[in-house]
Amino acid sequence: MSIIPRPQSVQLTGGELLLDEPLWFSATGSTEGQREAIAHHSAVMESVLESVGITPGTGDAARTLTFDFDEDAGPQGSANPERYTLRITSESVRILAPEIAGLWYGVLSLVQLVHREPADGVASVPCGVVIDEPRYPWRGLSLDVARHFVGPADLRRAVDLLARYKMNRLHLHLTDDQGWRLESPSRPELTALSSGSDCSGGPGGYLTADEFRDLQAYAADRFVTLVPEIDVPGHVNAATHAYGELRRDGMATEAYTGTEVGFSTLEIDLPTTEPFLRDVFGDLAALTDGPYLHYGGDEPLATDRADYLRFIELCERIVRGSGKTPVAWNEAAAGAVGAGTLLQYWDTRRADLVALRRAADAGARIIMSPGAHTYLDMKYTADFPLGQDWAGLIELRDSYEWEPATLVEGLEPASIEGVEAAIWTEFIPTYTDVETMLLPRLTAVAEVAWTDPARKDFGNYCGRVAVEAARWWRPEAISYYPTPQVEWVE
Ligand code: TNX
Repeated sequence: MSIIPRPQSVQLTGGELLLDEPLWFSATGSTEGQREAIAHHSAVMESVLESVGITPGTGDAARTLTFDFDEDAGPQGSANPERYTLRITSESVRILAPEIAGLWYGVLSLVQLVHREPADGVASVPCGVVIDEPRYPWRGLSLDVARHFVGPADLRRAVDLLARYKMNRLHLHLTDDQGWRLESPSRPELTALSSGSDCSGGPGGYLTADEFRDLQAYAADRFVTLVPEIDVPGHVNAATHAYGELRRDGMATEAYTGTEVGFSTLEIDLPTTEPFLRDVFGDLAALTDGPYLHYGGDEPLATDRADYLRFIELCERIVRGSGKTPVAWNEAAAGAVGAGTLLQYWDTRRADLVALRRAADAGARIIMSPGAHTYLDMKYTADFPLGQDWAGLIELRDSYEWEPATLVEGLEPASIEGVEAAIWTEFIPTYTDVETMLLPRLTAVAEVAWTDPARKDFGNYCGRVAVEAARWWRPEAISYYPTPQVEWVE
């Protein structure tokens, strides 16, 4: 059975379920909440099933598809809220899970099992049992829409891609020196003045508040939570271009279309600074349904050290005050981050590991985004036309073979919340290029985040990637890099 990420247990029982007619669909919930969850999510689940030729009908039919809420689903004794069991016989499919998310993951596994005979085109699914649960609750992708903007249609494609590999966080890097990409209703100048260009001298763009809300709902229907980031106190030229009052000299900065980092900063002592942060994070909190707001905090090269620490304290206060859980890049560990703040480890060369461990011991949760393995803007090969290479070249094997729990020596494995890939777009101008950089490596990171390390095996994984890649051609072609590490099938 070829499923990515690899499930905890897969057992083939022989035979197959033919998909030559609709399955009689039923889903039951014993509580009000379960019935609401089914009512809300079944349309998306059915459309995902239909996209591979599984038609759930309601009438009398020889074969059935059943969703059941069941505490006993998943690995024996597990309390993982995302666990599920998928049972396929020649007459029926049953998906069992304690919560709606597990039913969704069962559907996704089923979808990947559909096999289409090239000769007669009749689809089928092998009979068997999948018992599964994720290793980590946080399985994400960070996408930089500030350096090069991509619009709602491409962002929905990104959500679909994440969801397919059971990933559940889309972190949007919405602001940087080159542009402010989300309407902030109380500060309309930000997008009016600072969204009209990008790193290639292109037209830029931004998401309106309504577009953000629509994307958020689309993502939530697919069990993906948006994690929006406004990056401060560095990476703020788009803000200082819109508001000269954020600068000591009162002069708005020029729009920036280059690829340097670390030259811009907010000023903690200016009376305009805290109101600005309150407005933009207040607006962001009001727009965001999910529990997380990311305040950046990376590469504060132009910020005085003592001021930087005051910024961390202020951002923590503002984000928590808005009712959200703060997320920040690993540099913020030097400051007074509270218990429960999520710190995103990325800078494998220069990170202050003492500060990171101390923060984790004090209750911070760690998201592993090590540059050398998960920065999918790194080139595959030295002469690859897209991306950059400061964290090294990342071939497929490099994004697969690493272990989150032992990567940072002395970091308590229990403090790790999960894994997140990142793609920065300075040298990745279009969404097609983004896909080329994501695939196949994103599927490797998804397997690191989901699969028990004892079940990981690069050769086995490559075989599944080859099967999966055949589906990247339809219904709409998805771009990928045909790495020589995989034996692709025709
Ligand atoms: C470092 S990763 C950055 C980004 C760049 C990226 C390019 C991080 C938190 N900051 O500003 O886009 O490198 O790979």
